[in-house]
Amino acid sequence: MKTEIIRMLKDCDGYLSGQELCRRLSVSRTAVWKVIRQLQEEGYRIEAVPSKGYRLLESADVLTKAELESCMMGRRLGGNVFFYEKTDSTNCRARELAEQGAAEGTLAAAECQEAGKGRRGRNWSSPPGTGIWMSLVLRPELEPSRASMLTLTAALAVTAGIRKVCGLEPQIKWPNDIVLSGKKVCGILTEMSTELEAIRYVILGIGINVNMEAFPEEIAATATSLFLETGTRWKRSELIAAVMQAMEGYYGRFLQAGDLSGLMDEYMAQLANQNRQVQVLAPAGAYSGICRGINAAGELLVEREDGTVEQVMSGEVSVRGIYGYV
Ligand code: BTX
Repeated sequence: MKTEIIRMLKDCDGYLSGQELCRRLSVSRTAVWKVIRQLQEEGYRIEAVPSKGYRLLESADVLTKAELESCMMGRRLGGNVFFYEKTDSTNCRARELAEQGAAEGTLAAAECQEAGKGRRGRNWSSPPGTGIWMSLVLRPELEPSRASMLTLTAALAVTAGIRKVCGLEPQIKWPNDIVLSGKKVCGILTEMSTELEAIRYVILGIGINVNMEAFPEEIAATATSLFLETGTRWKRSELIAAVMQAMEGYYGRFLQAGDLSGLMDEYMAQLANQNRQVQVLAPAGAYSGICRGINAAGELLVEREDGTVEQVMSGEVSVRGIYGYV
């Protein structure tokens, strides 16, 4: 009922009478009033005028299961939400859900992660009240070797969501970071479970820095937030819905092609370091070259001084621009 009330208030321009709410939901006025009180306590600014009814003055940056559901009702990806006030990592929660049979598109999101994970055992700073920490369960019918391409697909969805909601033009630092002003605003961690030669499920973990005013010292030089870039506080639920909507489109196109051939051009148009010098830190040694985009498998193409083009696979290397983090 909470989800429906949020949705009705959002859809209504003026006042929504208590009577109308009761009629549509087939519940008593007291039941409606109780939910309105709860919503006000959660941070929604709802005006209640005796002869007119209820009006949502502005929807604050509230992140709850009901708020997320009200934004994503009917979506294939993100339509089924599990929300945690505090958890170790949403990737762990999503993995648990997937093991229990959760359908494709199930989303685990948290207000705060106490052990947010980056790649290769690194940490992801995930304080409460400021960021998007979420993990999507996918069940693509693909060979496991193709799963890493989903990271690039998700990067496109995140840039599209940020563009739509905030009007910014983020860039992608191959393969899994989204950057603004040369600093990291989002990271993506893809994990999977396989059986024989098939994917059982993929967990797509997405962390977006939304309303942080500052960062811990160790990442302050390389991290940014949408608030720091714009001076505006953004509604995380709207951004999550925009990313899920974009992901539906990109994921569909990716599955249809079986690779990134249909998405490469769009990806490369946003690629930080395109046609610039980069350093590849591979286990066998570091080398530098010019970044020449990606191929349909999502590998980074790096042209070495002698003209040969290396196809760099994600997972085993780090790529740096020569001027710092990006
Ligand atoms: P990564 O290994 O590319 O980046 C991790 C590195 O980024 C850290 O070592 C640190 O230097 C820096 N860093 C840590 N926290 C932040 C932050 N909030 N903003 C900017 N830089 C930071 C990137 O890994 C993948 C991150 C995925 C995070 C999501 S959140 C939801 C899901 N659950 C989970 O545990 N992880 C994913």
